[in-house]
This record gives sequence, C-alpha cells and structure tokens, in this order.
Amino acid sequence: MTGPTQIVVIANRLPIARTPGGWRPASGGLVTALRPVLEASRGAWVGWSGSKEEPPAHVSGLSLDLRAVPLSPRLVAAYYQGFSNQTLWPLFHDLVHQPIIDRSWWEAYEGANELFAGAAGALERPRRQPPVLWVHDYHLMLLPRLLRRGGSRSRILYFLHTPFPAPELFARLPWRAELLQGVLGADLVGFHTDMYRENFLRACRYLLPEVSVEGDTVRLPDGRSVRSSTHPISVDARELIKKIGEPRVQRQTRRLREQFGSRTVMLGVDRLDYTKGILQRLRALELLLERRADLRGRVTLVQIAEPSRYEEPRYRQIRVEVEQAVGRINGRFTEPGRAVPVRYMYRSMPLSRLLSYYLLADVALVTSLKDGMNLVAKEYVVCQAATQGSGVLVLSEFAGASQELTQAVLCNPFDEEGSRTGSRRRSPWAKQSAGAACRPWAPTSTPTMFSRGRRRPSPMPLLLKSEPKGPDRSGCSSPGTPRGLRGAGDRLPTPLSE
Ligand code: ADQ
Repeated sequence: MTGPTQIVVIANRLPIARTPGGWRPASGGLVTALRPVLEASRGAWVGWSGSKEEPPAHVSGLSLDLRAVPLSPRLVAAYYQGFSNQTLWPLFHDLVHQPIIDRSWWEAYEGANELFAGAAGALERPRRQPPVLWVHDYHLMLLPRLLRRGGSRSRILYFLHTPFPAPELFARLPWRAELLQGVLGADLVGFHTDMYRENFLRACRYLLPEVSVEGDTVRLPDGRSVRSSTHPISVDARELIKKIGEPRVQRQTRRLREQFGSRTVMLGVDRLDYTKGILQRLRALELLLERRADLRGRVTLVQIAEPSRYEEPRYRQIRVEVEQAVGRINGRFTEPGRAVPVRYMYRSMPLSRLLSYYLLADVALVTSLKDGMNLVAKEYVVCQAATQGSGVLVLSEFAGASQELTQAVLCNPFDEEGSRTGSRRRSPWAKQSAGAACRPWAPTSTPTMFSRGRRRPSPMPLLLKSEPKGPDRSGCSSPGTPRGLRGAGDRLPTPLSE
C-alpha cells in the first residue's frame, strides 16, 4: 500500500463481488454512497468478501485498498444470517417480523466483531498518522468499543444505515446494554433521521444508568463524550446525471417508451426484502384494478426485485409470495391481446438500465413498511429533475427519505384499502429540485461529515408527467382507490422529530 490512508471504512461486506469474469466493484446503496468520499481520500475498506475465495487487495475500477476479514461458514450462518439478519434487522424495522433471540447467535456476533477489530487494528497500527475509522451498520455495533479497548489512536465514527427503533422495542433485546455500550466506543454516532437519533439517545438514557444525556451528547463515566448527529445519506447526483446523458441510456429509454406506448408506467425497484412493502404494493394495485375496470390495460407496474439473502427462509418465502401475487394479478387482469398489468423482473440490473426505467416511469412506488432512508426514492427524483420530468414519487411515511422529500406523495403502506382523498401537485419541475435532498452524502473531509444540528428539508415538486388521459390516469385521488396509489396531502405526524 502506498502513502497514508486517511479513511478506513469497516463494514460487513467488502464493496466487491465475485463474478464468472473475476472480482468486480459491487453495486448497492452503501458502496454508491461511500465511493466518492473514499476514492477522494485514497481510502481502505475492511470487510467480509462473501466468498470462500481470498479476494485481491485491489480490484480494477475501484481506487481502494481492500482488507478481507475471513469468516468461517459457521460464523457467517450465526453472526450474519442469524443475529444480524434475523434478530437485529426485524427488531430495527419495527418488528415487521418477529426477531429470533438465540444466545449462540449472540456469541457468534461478539466473535465476528472481534475479528473485524483485529483486521482494522492490523491496518491502523503501521501508520504514523492514525486514519479515521468509519464503522458501518447494525452488523458491527460492538466494534467501536472493541477498537477503543484495543488501543486505537484513531478518531472513530459510527453510522447506522437502518432505523434505530423506539427504546421500548429495543429493550426487548437481552443484549441491549452491550450494543449501546459498543456503539458508544465511537466519538461520533450518525443516523439518517432525527427520529432514529432521538430513539438512540432515549435508549441510552433509559437503559444505561451510568451515562448522562445532554442535548445531542452522551457523557460516559470515564469522562468521554460521544456526540450524535443526523446525517441523511444521499446519492451521487452528479454521477447519475452524467450517466443519464450517455447515448446508451438515451437509446434504452427511447426503446422502453416505444414499448410501453401510452400506458401509465408505475415502477418499483427494491431488494427483495419483506421490509420494502412489495406485497402491499401489489395488493394495492390488485384492488385498484378490481375497482377500476377502466384502468385495466392502461396501467403497468414494472417491478424490479433484486435477489437478496436467499439463504434465509423468510426471504425465500417473501419471494414465493411476491411471485404468486404477480401471477394472480396478471391472471386476473390481463385482457386478451393486451399487455400484462405487472412486469416482474427478479434480477440485479446494470445502473444504466435502471436509469432508463427511472426516466420512463410516470410514478415510482416506494412503499417500505420501514426503511432507514431508501435511495431508490432519491435516484428517481434526481433522474426526473435532471430531465425536467414530472413523475410522481409515491413514498412511504415510514421511509427515512420521507423526512426530506417532503413534496412526495406520502402513503401509508399498511393501509392498502384507505379511502381518503388528496390533491395532486402540478407545477413544472424546479431547476433546483435535485438540490439539498440529493446532495452528495459526505464531504471529502469525513471528520466534518457529522455536522451539528438538523437539516432543513428542501422543496421538491413531484408531479404527473402530463394531464391524465382518462378519468384518473395514475389511479390517484379517486374515492375507493387504494391509498398507496393515490394522491398527496395525507401525512402522519412525525413523532419525536420536532
Ligand atoms: P438497502 O435497503 O439495500 O440498504 P436502498 O436504500 O433500498 O438500500 O438502496 C438500494 C440500492 O440498490 C439503490 O441504489 C438501487 O438503485 C439499487 N438496486 C435496487 N434494486 C436493484 C436491482 N434490481 N439491480 C441493481 N441495483 C438495484 C440500507 C437501508 C436503506 C438505506 C441504505 C443506505 O435499508 O434504508 O437507504 O442502506 O444507507
């Protein structure tokens, strides 16, 4: 490795994937968000490769040093598939499934966090100037404390990509104190929204009698102070806009427009995860088509589902349920000689193709039951804004993105049958509409990224592309229309945010 590394990211997975053609940079929310910051700082990344093979220290197309943490298949099953994904993940997503409490998984979680600490320490020790250690997500909540106890001289940042649940839910976990103490090994702790941050501070106050909480800061008995901050992740808007301009994307978009003709295109793009509300979205569409015969053949939902966590039974189950729902809807509502109402793709898709769908779609449906942020919502807004489009973003009130994209059409995905009506906004896309909510996540100077205070949401007009072609082109605003597909104006109060 040449020269000092300024930022070392430590995350569960390395940002690479094994393909038949060799190791390649991986796609995905975290990689997309961090890449610009890390590449600018000649950074390093510590993580598990996801493969039995030893990955290289460098991969073409990624200017980062890579350090793999070797995890045995047994440890992966218990630490990752078990405690991380079947205990913490559902708990942190407001129990949309029951978390499984298993002591052997907890012990594996402790063991894996120690292995990550060892790998990060080995990278830090030879350096004269300690790097910033930037720990990510729910898989590694014990790591900040382990690093500090291991004698780290670095500044330690921790960022949680999921929601942090209400303390009453978090308290169900037998190891709640250990996880909070683990995170409090950091100097700065970051969250996507004020609500998650305040939940964390409340949990510290109620569950750790030895600490005191003053404003955004937690004071520890050893005299240290840990600051918390709200810093919503975003997408690399500049990069996306550059890519939209590529002839390939333009060509693909034109072809898609020809294919779909005058139909209203609704779009869902998600990892196939039970938190994303894909089933609820499909059921809402089914209700819409049931009640509005005039929309049959005129509305298409394109659902792109990225394979995810397939080794876990709940994820195999949700795939079966989604595919059954798609089959049922297409079976019920396809008119002879006309297009199917749901076009379903179960695959990972190249970014250029994804962008063409964002440009095509009249409506993007982000109907998460709970979501830390949701980058798809932001990607859609950037694409529409960059092309002066007027697509509608229907956005779950339970996605962190709803705190920033305040002019989206907010929906409650639990209310598939809701009947309240709302008004649609119609004004041209503002030039600045890819602005504050979609600015790059982290400035090049990472230590300053967790800025003090709260961010103001920016205005973000989200509109229909053109006047409705029929009585209700998008399925919005008519009484009896499933609420997930309806108009704006219905907002839940946001507890704890003010
Ligand atoms: P995710 O839930 O994985 O991660 P999300 O915000 O939904 O992240 O973003 C998914 C990313 O994957 C997007 O960039 C999207 O374009 C891409 N993607 C989705 N489907 C794809 C497909 N079929 N093919 C290729 N790419 C696809 C977690 C939290 C989120 C939080 C992120 C970042 O759950 O709430 O926003 O981290 O902090």
